Amino acid sequence: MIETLAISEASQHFLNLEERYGAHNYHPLPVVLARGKGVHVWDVDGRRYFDFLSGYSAINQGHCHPRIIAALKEQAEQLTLTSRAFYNNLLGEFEEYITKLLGYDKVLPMNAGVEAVETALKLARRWGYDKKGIPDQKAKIIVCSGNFHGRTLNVISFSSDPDSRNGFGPYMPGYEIIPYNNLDALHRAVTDPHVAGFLVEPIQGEAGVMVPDDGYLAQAATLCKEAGVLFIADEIQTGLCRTGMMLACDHEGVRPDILILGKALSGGALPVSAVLADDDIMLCIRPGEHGSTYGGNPLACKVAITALQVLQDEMMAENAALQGEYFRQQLRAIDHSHISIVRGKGLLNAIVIDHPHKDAAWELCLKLRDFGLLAKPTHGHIIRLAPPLLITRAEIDEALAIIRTSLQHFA
Ligand code: IF1
Repeated sequence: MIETLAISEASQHFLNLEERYGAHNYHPLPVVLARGKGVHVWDVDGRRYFDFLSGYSAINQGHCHPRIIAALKEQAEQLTLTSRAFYNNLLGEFEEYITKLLGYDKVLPMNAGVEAVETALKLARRWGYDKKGIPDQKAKIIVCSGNFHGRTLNVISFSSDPDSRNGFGPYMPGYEIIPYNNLDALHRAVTDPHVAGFLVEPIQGEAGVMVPDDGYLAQAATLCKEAGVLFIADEIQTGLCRTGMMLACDHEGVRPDILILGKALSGGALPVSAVLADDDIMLCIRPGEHGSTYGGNPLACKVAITALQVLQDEMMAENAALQGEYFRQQLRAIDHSHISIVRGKGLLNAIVIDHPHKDAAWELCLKLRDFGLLAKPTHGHIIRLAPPLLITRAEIDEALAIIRTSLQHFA
């Protein structure tokens, strides 16, 4: 066991409140945050940390980015929500901005990422019936083992993760799980004429930053095109500059038929998600057939336009590529017996801990916390390292020094 700092009285107060009054659906690292700015967060005792989780990649632009917060504050005093029963002066502007930026005919705005995933699945099924001629109730969607697309009952119906899925049945039919990064399996699956779509993460985040072979996405997209199956990319975590290009699909020149975004679409200010597609798909859903109370609200639209502008103006994709390459190179140069793999793309990276002690990765994260860097294990032994995309080389070096020091305490 590694010795770690005791929890302060001020922090313990907040841990107790959450223990007593909050659902126990998470097991957070014991640190209580009170402020964030850029790549840093501060706890209730004023201790500063590098944030290497970035709100699960929702905070690509950095905590409380001044332009995003200014847009939020300004719009919050004008008009926050109209519902879609009426038009407003920001939704159309957002729709024009994001569709021209990403090259699609139309966008359907939602809030949480999983709502956008559900929307994409409804669109694919409806397209399957209306355009591909799949018999009613027979549409199938192909997904990959190791997937994470959210926590609704429909989405966990096709999860291969027992923690996400077990104990919540009965499950939604119409899904087939194939191995990730396996083109033969995909080729076999899409020959079924009832298949409407293939839903895939360009890099599997929750599975532990699983990067597929070069060419996988491009060849998968070709197989889908040849089979008349929609290629649906969940870029909620990999999109918006995280992997070193605007979209992870851009690395292989793949243009998804349906593109799903979330998280950093608001830079961490409020939940904003979106589905983009061309007219032949998007117009399959007609008025009254889908929606949400907050979807496309003016506050979200103002913030999302600003969040997208910041990513481009501050060249965050380029920085993610540059700093990420250096970061992986330096991590690989750390010769530590318990780090077995370093993998990732851009600033979405992970180290795989190989240690007999099942809580080793957790304990290493506690040590990282003590030395000023916040990260958290996924699936027990994998530590995702994903800082905000504005991180500088000097800050990467500071973070590497913390990682090296923490590892020295890690027998
Ligand atoms: C949790 C991590 C998990 C996502 C992808 C859709 C969604 C997510 C590729 C749903 C959400 C979050 C959810 C959060 C932990 C985090 C996460 F990989 F990012 F770390 F779980 F896999 N598609 N990911 O990553 O978006 O509805 O949450 O806005 O649920 O524990 P959401």
